[in-house]
Parts: sequence; structure tokens; C-alpha cells
Amino acid sequence: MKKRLAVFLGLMLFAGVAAGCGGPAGKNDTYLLPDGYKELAVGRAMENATDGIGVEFDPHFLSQNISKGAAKEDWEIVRRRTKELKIQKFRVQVLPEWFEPVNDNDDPDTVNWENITKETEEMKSLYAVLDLAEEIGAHVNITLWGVSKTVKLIPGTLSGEFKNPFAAEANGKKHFLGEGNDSNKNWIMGVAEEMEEEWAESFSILVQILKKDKNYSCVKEITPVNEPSWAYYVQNAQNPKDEADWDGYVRMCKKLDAKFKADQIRDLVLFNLSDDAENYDFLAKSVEELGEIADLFNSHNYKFNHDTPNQNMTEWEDRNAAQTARVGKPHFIGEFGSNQNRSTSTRQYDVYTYERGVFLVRSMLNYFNAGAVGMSYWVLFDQYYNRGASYNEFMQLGLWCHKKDTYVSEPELPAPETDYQIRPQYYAYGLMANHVSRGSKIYPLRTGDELIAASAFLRGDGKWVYVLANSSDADKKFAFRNEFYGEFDVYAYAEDALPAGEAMIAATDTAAFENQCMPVTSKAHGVLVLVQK
Ligand SMILES: [Ca+2]
Ligand SMILES: [Ca+2]
Repeated sequence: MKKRLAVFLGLMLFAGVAAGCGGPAGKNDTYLLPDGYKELAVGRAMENATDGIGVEFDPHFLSQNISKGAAKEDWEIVRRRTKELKIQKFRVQVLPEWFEPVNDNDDPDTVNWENITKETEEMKSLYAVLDLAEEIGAHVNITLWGVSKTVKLIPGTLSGEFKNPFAAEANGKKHFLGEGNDSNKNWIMGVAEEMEEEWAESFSILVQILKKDKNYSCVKEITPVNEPSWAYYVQNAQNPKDEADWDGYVRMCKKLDAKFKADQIRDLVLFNLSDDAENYDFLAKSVEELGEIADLFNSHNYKFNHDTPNQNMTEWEDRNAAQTARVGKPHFIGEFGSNQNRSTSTRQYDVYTYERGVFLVRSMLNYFNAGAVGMSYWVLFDQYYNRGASYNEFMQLGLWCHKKDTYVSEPELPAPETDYQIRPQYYAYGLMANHVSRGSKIYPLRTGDELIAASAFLRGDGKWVYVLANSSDADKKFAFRNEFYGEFDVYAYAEDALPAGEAMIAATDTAAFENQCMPVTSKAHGVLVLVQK
């Protein structure tokens, strides 16, 4: 049954312009929507192409988790899976004490490299992550987390070839960058005004080590301080209340920019600022006061759940992206997950569920459709952030688990059954990272259903990718509409057909355009990714 027929003779002029190569591809001049299918028409692309589908990849595996049940050779599992996932961007935590455990000297304009520790266990664990990024072409954001209230350094290496000569002096005390700041609210804090130059020098030292000494081309951007909207705590005579010092954050960022320019390293890294915890006012202030300094902005999101309507997600990101577009800068989702937190931010109830994979992809599509250029899932794998950390601090939101013996079963949160057990969301996230490559153009699609999201992407290699994420209880028929046709491989994230091992979901079907339409059935609680051959 043919419902509508339209012939656009004018388009004949463009017939034969191929969108890609591999299968039959080109432009189709007739349009015919098959009966019973809802049209998903490809219109105009968003202004910015994708900057990367990434993960939080904090470098504690070799430094901290070897003493928490992991074996050194297990690092190969991390490497193998990250490659399988084709993760495009890593957000990487660094603490200043790893490389500047005590102040190098009392002059923030001159570095005493004798007092800089480049080969600590912590730094070597960081280099292992960066080596992997280099190997797979991932871009890296270095987030210098903040100032530690209590320094916890590993005094020596397992082999004993290097001992941190400053560990005994620094350990158990507030890091020297915390001078002038008596905040007592969190394990990490902001920088008092009197130490801003020293903080800027420290960050400059780190970037010089990574870019000039170690030649890491993967390191592309930096973020000063994690979630400063709540965590940039400063308490002193100027800030008696011990609360986040927003003006201090702005001032610190400006000094950082000036210092990087003076040290001639500003061109080596982008400044990714705001990094707010769902705090639009903080983002707006950052855009207002740091719009000229920032290269891009990011915000975090743990607001939504499996049954959140698309509109809530797109409205949230629309507002963020519109804000940063005012100064011509893109907006990135620096962290995201669900809102199913237990008593601590290291647990979410839904982390073992299949449904979370559908939710993650639907969130991603909604963010892309509303103007985000990419996102970084918190977190790549379960691990401890410090050797001395309590079980409560054990981060358990990963795409896979840690060694099974390191878990105890908690109410509503089962423990894994095997070592490094893969969670279903691994496969859903991997589908996106494998097929929507960095630099893809984004075409939002409107499904008319608040629990089904869709987007089209045109990759840099000329291939089209269509994605549908259906969190609803109903199967629904859609037809992607595009004048560029071609043949497609169909990949499905489906509860009854998850892979058993580390390999990604394989294509199980093919689809093709006919008369500008490619009909598909979007299964309830499923994800479809269609990739042009
Ligand atoms: Ca210093
Ligand atoms: Ca110095």
C-alpha cells in the first residue's frame, strides 16, 4: 500500500551524488512513505559535529587497585575492553600531589624540577591510561580535581626502584595548595586567593610534563576542578561561610589562562570549563565571565531515569547549549548516569539492569538532539579511588565490575557473579561509541513519542548512522526519511540477545532505503543502530 507519492524532478540534477561507498548509495528522487510507519525525516544538521563519546577513566587501576584485589596483569582486560568499546574520549582525574607533593619552591614563576615527581606510582598509572588513549586515538581531558584535604601518596613502588622522597613529608596533611583555606566540608576543596598563582604553576607543570616531556598528543584539553559549582569550597577571612567560592573559581581560571600563555603552553590544550553539577546558574556565570577564555563548557547530569520523557532531557540540554552558544562555544556532558543513587554517589540501583543501556542511549540521543557535542559516561569500570578507601567509597557504576570477591551483596544491589563481570550497559554504550565516530554531523529526529528518541548522524567517512532508543512498552514502526539512500547493517541491543563475552553486538539484519524511506520496527525496551555499508 502506497500512501503518498511525490516526485521531485528538480532533484534529478543531483541524482548520483553518493553519500558514501560500499553498498549501493546515492540520492533518491521519489518519496513514498510505507503505510503504518511514522516518518522520521532528516532535516538540518546541528551547528556542531560530535566531539566524542567518552568515559570517565580515572587512573587508579595500577596504582591503587592492585592492593584492592586486582592483579597487575588484569590491566590487559581494561585495555582490551576499552579497545572493543572504541571509546573516543577519556576524562581523567589527576591530583596535584602526584607530581608536586610539596611546593617546588616559593616562586610560582620558576619551576624547581628537582622537587617534581614524574615517576611516582600514581603518575605511572596515569601514563598507562594515556598510553592506551594514544594507541586507540582517544582524546583526553585532564581534570585537575582540586586540593586534597588529606594527602595520601604511595611512598614507593612495588619493585622499589623509585621512592617518593616527599611522601612522608606530605602524607596525612593538607596539600600545600590548600594553604589559606580551612574548609572542612569535603575531601577536596578550592584554592584560596593567596595560592592561585601556585595552583596555576602546578597545572602548568602537569601540562608541561604530559605535552612536552612525555609527548602525549592524546591530551587535548584540561578542566580545572571537578564540579566547582558545589565543590570549590573555600573558608577563610574573605569566605567565612565555607561554601563554594564562585568568584574565586572565575578568578582562578583567568589566572590559569594567563599563566598558560606566559608559559607558552596555552595553544597545547583547550580549556573545558564550568564542569558544573547540574547547576545552570554556575554555567551561566562561567559563560558570562569566562566566555572568552573557555574553548568549550561542560555540565554533569544525574537528574533523569528510565521513564523520564524526552522533553525533560532536551529542555535541560537546550538551555545549556543555548547558553554556551551565546559566546560561540560548544557544550559537552562531562558526566552522566541515572538518578537512582543509593545513600552514596558510588552506587545506583539500576546499574546491573538491561534497561539502563536503553536509558543511556536515549539520554545520549536527546542530548545530541538538543545541542550537546558529546558526553562522558561515569564511569568506565568499578574501582577503588584510593588504597585506603572504605567499601562505601568503592565506585560501582562501571560498564563492568571489579573482582567478585571484593563485593558484598547490599540491599537491592546484587554482587557480581564473576570477576570483572560485564554489565549489559557495556554493549549499549559500545554500540554508540563504535558507530557514531568523532566528527559526525548530528540530525535530530522527532519520534512523537516521549519515551522513544532518534537521531541520524553523518560520519566523517560519508556513512550515515541511524539510532533509535525505545524505553516504552510498545513496539513501534518508523521509517527514516532521507534523500540519500543506501544499504545498512542493523545492530540491536535486545535483552534476549546480549553477547556473552567482551565483543560488541554484531549486526543481525540489513535494511535499505526505498523511495527515500527506510522502514524499521523499534522494539519495546530496545536500541537499534543502523550503519550504512
Ligand atoms: Ca609551586
Ligand atoms: Ca615554583
